[in-house]
Amino acid sequence: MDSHACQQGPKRLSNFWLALTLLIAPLGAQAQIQTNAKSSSPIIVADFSSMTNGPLAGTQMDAPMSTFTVNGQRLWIKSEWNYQAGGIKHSLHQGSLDAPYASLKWSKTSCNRGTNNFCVNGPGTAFTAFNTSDTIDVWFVNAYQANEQGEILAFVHEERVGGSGGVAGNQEGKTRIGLAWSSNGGESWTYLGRILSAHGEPQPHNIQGLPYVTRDGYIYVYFTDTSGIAIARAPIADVIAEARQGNAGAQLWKKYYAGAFTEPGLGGNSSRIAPWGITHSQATYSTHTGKYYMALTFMTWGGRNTNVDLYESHDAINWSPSLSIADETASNSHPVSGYQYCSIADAAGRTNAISGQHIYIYCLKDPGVVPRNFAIYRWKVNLGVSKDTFRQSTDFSSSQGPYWWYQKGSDAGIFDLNWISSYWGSSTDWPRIWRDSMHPAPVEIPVLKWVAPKAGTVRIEGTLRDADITCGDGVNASVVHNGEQIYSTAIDNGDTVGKSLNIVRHVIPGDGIFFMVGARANHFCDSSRWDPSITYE
Ligand SMILES: [Ca+2]
Ligand SMILES: [Ca+2]
Repeated sequence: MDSHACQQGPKRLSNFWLALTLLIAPLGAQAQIQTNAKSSSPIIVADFSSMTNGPLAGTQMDAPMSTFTVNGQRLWIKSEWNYQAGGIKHSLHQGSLDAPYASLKWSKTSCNRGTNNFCVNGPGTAFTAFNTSDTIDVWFVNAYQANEQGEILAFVHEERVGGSGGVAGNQEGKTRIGLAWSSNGGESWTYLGRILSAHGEPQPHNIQGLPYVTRDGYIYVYFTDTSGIAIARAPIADVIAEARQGNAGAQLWKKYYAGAFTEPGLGGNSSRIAPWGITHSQATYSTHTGKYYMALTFMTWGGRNTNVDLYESHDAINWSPSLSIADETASNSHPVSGYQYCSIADAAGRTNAISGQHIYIYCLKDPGVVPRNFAIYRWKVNLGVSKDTFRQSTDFSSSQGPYWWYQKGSDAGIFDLNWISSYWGSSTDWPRIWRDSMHPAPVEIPVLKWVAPKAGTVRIEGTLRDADITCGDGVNASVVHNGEQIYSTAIDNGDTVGKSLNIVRHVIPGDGIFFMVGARANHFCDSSRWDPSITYE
């Protein structure tokens, strides 16, 4: 966003927040509330330090996380690119839905190396048995648990040649989807073989993958074929029976083509389906809505926006847009960054791509950026009718109230901003409040106010980030509930990962929650992404 050449000295912010806090008084509001499905604002559930701790130093998550449970413990299998030493590592963590990186159980390379750098059997690696002779590397991309006692079927993305194996100068090469099997709760894995490849096996082609859902005894998977995003399916019970025998059962998998599942999974033809985006993601079926949901992403390649889009389907075949989870301009991000590797989990803890009314969507924010700073963002999505989720960007309006108020504050008091074509601003030009961001002035700061329509317990979420990343000295931010400061933070210039707010408060009708961004020493280049949400629990 714009910088502004105004000459004002630094503000004594600590006193300023206090003074402003005391000025804030709640307003009453009683009006209609929203009835659409909604997403919360994102929070960070794994930060850079936790994701690169210990043996994960020098790595970056390189595929969606996959979660399953064994004897009541929630586990997460992940694949990381070792950008310091080269190659792919894998890690198994135990952790809750709120903290997937809580406890590292192991971190291992894929396999031992034979002729031409191809994988051969372990021991000491993630895959202790390999059934193919020409695989360079694999990535865990999804998991289906056969039971709670530790029989896990994993879908793996496979690349036969490529820089992924530490071999310079190659693209993705021939990529396929394979299966892996663990009978000991994910401690070790047997690579069973391939089940899917693109039509005609072109090279290079990235098959990506692999969201799955279950329907009528089949497991449906989605991947990127030469035609676009395509579907294949196989009977679950037969797949598990083959896996227990050490077989991939490739013959069980049929691609959807011209209205029927008739084409072979390996190299067969396919019909593209409507959604568009990166299929390094996951999907789920909601028992609450009776619909299937799939997340797809895009990065800031070529200067386009970075997106996380949720699609929905009644039959797991025909899909349509459901909800925009994130849509952010490239100028707010570093080049070749944004969102990728999205996982979906039921907020109540169910596994195997089955969900209720609420799901969590986890995505890696800012892969591929040097200097590296990334984190896992998580959104909570209410798939059903929601009267209880408020989010600044979704609710943004050219009218003041009744829930969101767009104001400015200083020692002189708090006043409404004016609507100026596409944002809220002031006769003194700054401060401003846009749909998903704010910009302070040296003295006046933007005050985004939410007024509670009813009593209840609310969760306040959001992540403050720099939106003008090439200049400035960063910003401070504060959240106040009525007269009490409940959160404060600061971010440096260029921090596109930011700091998260995740606070639970009790409110009564008319309570005010105030979100404010201050300039630090100066307000140059201080446009800041902040899109807080408030959800009744
Ligand atoms: Ca900045
Ligand atoms: Ca500043």
